[in-house]
Amino acid sequence: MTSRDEFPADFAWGTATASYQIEGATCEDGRSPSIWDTFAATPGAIADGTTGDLADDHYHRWAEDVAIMADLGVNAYRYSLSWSRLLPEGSGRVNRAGVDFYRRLTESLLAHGLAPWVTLYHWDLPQVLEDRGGWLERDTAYRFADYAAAVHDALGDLVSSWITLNEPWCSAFLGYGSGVHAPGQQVGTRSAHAAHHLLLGHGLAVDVLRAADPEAQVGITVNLYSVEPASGTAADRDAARRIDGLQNRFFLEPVLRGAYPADVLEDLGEQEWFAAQPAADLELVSRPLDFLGINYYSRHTVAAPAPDGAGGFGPSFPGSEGVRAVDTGAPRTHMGWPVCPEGMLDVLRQAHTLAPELPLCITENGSAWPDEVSPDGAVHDPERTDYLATHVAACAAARAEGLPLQGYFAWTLMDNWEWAWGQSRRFGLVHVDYGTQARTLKDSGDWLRTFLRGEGAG
Ligand code: PNW
Repeated sequence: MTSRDEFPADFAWGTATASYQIEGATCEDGRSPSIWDTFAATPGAIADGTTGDLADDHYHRWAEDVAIMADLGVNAYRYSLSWSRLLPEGSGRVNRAGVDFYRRLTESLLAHGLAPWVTLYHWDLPQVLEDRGGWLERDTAYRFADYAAAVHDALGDLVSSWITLNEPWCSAFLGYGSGVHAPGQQVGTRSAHAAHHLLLGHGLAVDVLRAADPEAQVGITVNLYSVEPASGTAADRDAARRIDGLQNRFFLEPVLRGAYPADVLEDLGEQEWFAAQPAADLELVSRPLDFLGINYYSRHTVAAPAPDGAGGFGPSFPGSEGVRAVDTGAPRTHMGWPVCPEGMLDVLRQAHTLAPELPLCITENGSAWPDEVSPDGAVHDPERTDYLATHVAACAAARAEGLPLQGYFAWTLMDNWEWAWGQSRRFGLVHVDYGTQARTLKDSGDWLRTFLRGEGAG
């Protein structure tokens, strides 16, 4: 049984959310559309046909949501800002109403003893910038840097922890590769160019934030998977190399070491384009950071394709051809993602090996289950509670072996609009009834509250 005492007093314990998933109010107070408004309105794009127009109505209910977090006993909150709410034209003019909203929210967090961890970009690019080519265009990286400067002007006196990007892998490969995320493009291996422009934007934003505040704590969040070959055969080990390369190393190595992994560029057949980029780009991409944010959900067990070509790789993306996902029999969440707490240690070790001095933080970890409110009015979610408890135990194990883990943010505070799955997947510690917007703490949320109070939850 893990106890809070195993962690230092300044360990960040929080929940995480993202603007488009919770705010709603997409047409209010001068916000312009983002690529997710456009994508969600595209027939067939979202599993249940919903959009983020209302979501959790957090734009109006933020005070209640802050009170819920204060009651949970967390000391930090990770949330993202809507670029198109703050800069409706993508760059230039700042929308005062957007600034006011985030200032009210942030001041309330501080008043409740919750440290704000602000993510600048959690996937909702202003549509006006997508219309000019989005992340396939280098110019978008510079627009992102302008946005970072505007955000610092607006909130820099209240916020000291910044995350530039959330999961550039998803933005690039799901947004422009498989097309299952906004903007829903399928440009093949050119989606790797989007990844480079995202990372360039990250580096430019790091410089902007540091120039504005030398004390700022700046990081980036990547989504890492533990990757294991299904067997020791050379073919299966090569499949694991490819997936680890595309999923993990393609982001870790440029950011932490200043170079893209050559084998991945070769797998993608993109060596020439990358070689043609300005050499100074990688200096920006690898700017020193104060922490690395890691989102960890699951493990990929992979093999070379069966002789009959059967099986594919989940949400396939460029470079994943020739790899097959293998079912190990591990329990799976409502997303179909295998539950594997040990995998969290694998990804922490992998990052630590590349950057031994760098503090690490789990900026998302959680699981979806088909919850229901029971007749007693409670939401009993034993699977989520177990997932949470075993992953918090993995954090304790990570610290015990000396890994510099400094925080854990549960995904997510409350059920919300789960991207391509709409409202059909629930990750929250708090249940949301989308008809009434009633919030109900789930058993898993109660587990966290008890754990944080040091009352030794099991
Ligand atoms: C992350 N995949 O998304 C995001 O940061 C969250 O906004 C999201 O709600 C959460 O994880 C749960 O999905 C991902 O298909 C979405 O590999 C999809 C994938 C990975 C991460």
